[in-house]
Amino acid sequence: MFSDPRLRPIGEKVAAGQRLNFDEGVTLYRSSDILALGQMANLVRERINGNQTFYNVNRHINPTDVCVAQCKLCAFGKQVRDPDGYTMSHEQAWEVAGKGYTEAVTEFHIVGGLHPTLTLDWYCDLLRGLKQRFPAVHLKAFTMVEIGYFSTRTKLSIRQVLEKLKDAGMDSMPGGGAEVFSERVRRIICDHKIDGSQWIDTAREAHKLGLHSNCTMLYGHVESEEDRVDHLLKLRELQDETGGFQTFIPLAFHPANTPLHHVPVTSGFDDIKNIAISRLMLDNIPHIKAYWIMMTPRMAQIAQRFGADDLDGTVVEEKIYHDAGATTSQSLRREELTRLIREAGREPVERDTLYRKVDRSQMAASPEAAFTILV
Ligand code: V47
Repeated sequence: MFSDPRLRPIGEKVAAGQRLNFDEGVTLYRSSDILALGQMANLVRERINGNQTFYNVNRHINPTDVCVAQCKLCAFGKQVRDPDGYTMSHEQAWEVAGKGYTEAVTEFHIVGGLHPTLTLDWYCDLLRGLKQRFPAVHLKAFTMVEIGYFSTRTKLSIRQVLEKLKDAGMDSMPGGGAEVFSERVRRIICDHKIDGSQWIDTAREAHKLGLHSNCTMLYGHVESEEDRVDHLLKLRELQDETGGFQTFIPLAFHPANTPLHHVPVTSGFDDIKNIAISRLMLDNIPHIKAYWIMMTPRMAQIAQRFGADDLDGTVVEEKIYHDAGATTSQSLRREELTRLIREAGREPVERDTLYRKVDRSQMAASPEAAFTILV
């Protein structure tokens, strides 16, 4: 089964359910035996999630693209005085939220730039207004980076900021902003952002408050294979401590329209390897997401046989990847997502943000009862 003999002892550990170490992670990245990687990752994937592939019906809302950070990795953030920048009013954000509601959205995914003048109260009011208008919709809001910035601006502790946002309706947090924790890499791609240990500390505080979050790794820029493994192990360590991560999402760097536009785009091979290796290294994180916007629906479909058990959602309107040259559509309907899953021989399961099954059986009879969460 293994054409790369270095993978044999790793395969034995995986079969025995043993944890892989740093050197083994690097060996996995150095191997081009993609079928062996996939076979091992698929074993773990099916052990944890059986034949199910999850998806959700969600909508992204990016209230502002104005950002003081100006990270080299990003094509989304605009300088304060950039005439192309935008900041929604509360009313505009609530209206945007309502535009996705026809598909009975269960989640709003809310992230934005680090805006220099919007106050924490403004964000709390944004969430309160959403909860008031869409009480059944889960608010997955703000990256650890945004929380760090709110804390700096308000001089409140991370915990106090999280408590205020939770009180205003924040239900959980997305996984963005982690990039790669290596200091060397962060100095190049995102030198004004919180550092790796601050990202981890913020996630720890959120988990301690009972907020679940996701986690990510941005790969395919200036990081080494060692940097990738180090990043995965830091996430695994925090997960051992808190159990608060639900999903890991490997994010391929899209260089177009960024100051790093000379960096080549990632290959399909590397995208699939990152899915498989993250499934193998992160033995304590229940889900691995093949984010179709980033991978393309074609590759996300294949990823379901290489370790991934989640395709993310309908999304409706996406800016961060499309500003950076993504050529995928901005939206997939529920039927398209389920077809991608069925064709891969998997069982589609609509989930809410917390991976509880969503029951749509009453939807046709009574549109106002669009979904029920099965606990
Ligand atoms: O934090 C920014 C990355 C992230 C680029 O938690 C870029 O369910 C590639 O985190 N090329 C935002 N990547 C997206 C994100 C996410 C997406 C879907 C689901 C979830 C979840 C989280 O995108 C940023 C950054 O790491 N990013 N610019 C770029 N040019």
